Amino acid sequence: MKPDHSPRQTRRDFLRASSAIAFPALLSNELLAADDPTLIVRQKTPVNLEFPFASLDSFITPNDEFFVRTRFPIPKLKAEGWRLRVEGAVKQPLTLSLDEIRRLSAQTITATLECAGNSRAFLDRKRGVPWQYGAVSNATWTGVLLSTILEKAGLREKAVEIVFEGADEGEISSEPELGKVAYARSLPVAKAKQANVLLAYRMNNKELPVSHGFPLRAIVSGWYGMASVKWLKRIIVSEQPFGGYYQTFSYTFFEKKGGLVTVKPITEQLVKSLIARPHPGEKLAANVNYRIHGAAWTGDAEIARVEVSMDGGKSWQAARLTGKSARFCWRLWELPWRTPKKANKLTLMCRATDSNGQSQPMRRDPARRNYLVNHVLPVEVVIG
Ligand SMILES: Nc1nc2c(c(=O)[nH]1)N[C@H]1C(S)=C(S)[C@@H](COP(=O)(O)O)O[C@H]1N2
Ligand SMILES: [Mo]
Repeated sequence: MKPDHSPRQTRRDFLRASSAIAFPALLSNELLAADDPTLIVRQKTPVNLEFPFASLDSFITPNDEFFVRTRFPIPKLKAEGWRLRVEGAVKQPLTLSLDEIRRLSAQTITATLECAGNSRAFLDRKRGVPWQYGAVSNATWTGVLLSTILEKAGLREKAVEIVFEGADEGEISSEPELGKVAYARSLPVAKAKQANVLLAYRMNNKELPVSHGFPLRAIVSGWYGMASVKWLKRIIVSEQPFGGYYQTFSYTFFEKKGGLVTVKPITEQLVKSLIARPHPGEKLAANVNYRIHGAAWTGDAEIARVEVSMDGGKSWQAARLTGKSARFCWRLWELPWRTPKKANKLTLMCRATDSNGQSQPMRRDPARRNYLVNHVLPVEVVIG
């Protein structure tokens, strides 16, 4: 087994280096496509790029393979002249330069971000960016804890939520009369104070890339990606729950309770696992050794087990959890397997359970709209 944080595989380096030259005959085209680490374009404008999940081979996703999710044109901010404003229900409003933020005590956390719409391409309902497997990635983030900034500003007693506002803005296509709207999301004060909410200026030990929020972004560990606001411009401490478009309209689901239906903002990540290889439609040789592998993640808990089914969900086998185990991070897993002797079609599935006893559902709950896709997904493969 390859240890975590090892240098990129030779094969991957080779793929990169050789992209301009003819591929040697020993590599089949299909294998090349599956291992290709280039981001998959799901939408050009605004840009939405998917991590090629079939190429998963390391705990940390390199910066240029980390999925990119945007709604508006990417703001090109210059470190010089950029300021973070902290205002609202605070004792001392702040205006901080990047240098001032970098001088505060730095923290590094590793966290998996998953877009709340990941895997929605497999739903009947076709709406939103058609993400398949790879609107999920894992990186190490360095910055200052949000709690450090909030302590500096001093929260007033009535503060209930912290709103992050991004520098990106644009029209919402269904509401053209509204004019420009900035991307903004909020956190309750209790989550904002936790040591897993960071304002990051570095990603995997490099300067935060423009597409991932340069110069400063939030990282809200354990929550779906929409909470981790990029290109931060303003932090507003609010005495009311925030009613923003991306808080109470987009990124919401329905909850049915006591005969009523209410709209709820999406927050914590739900337990999920995906198979990297074989990928859907992959052709496998009969009667050979094959390593089924993938990743599993959840919110504020640990992955307890991953099971794999080769018969469409009738029976399940435990997979081996490999590599690093860290809170708020995906866990890699694998299952060595002997492919069947006879040519056949097979339906593989994987299912994760976390340390809170939460497991992936077999069926889709339509109240989740086109978000929170964590039900067990079938992967059909062809043998022989
Ligand atoms: N300012 C801003 N922040 C944003 C978004 C955005 O469109 N604008 N998209 C959010 C969503 S929906 C996700 S899933 C994550 C993705 O982060 P990434 O592009 O670094 O992968 O960013 C979040 N932060
Ligand atoms: Mo997202």
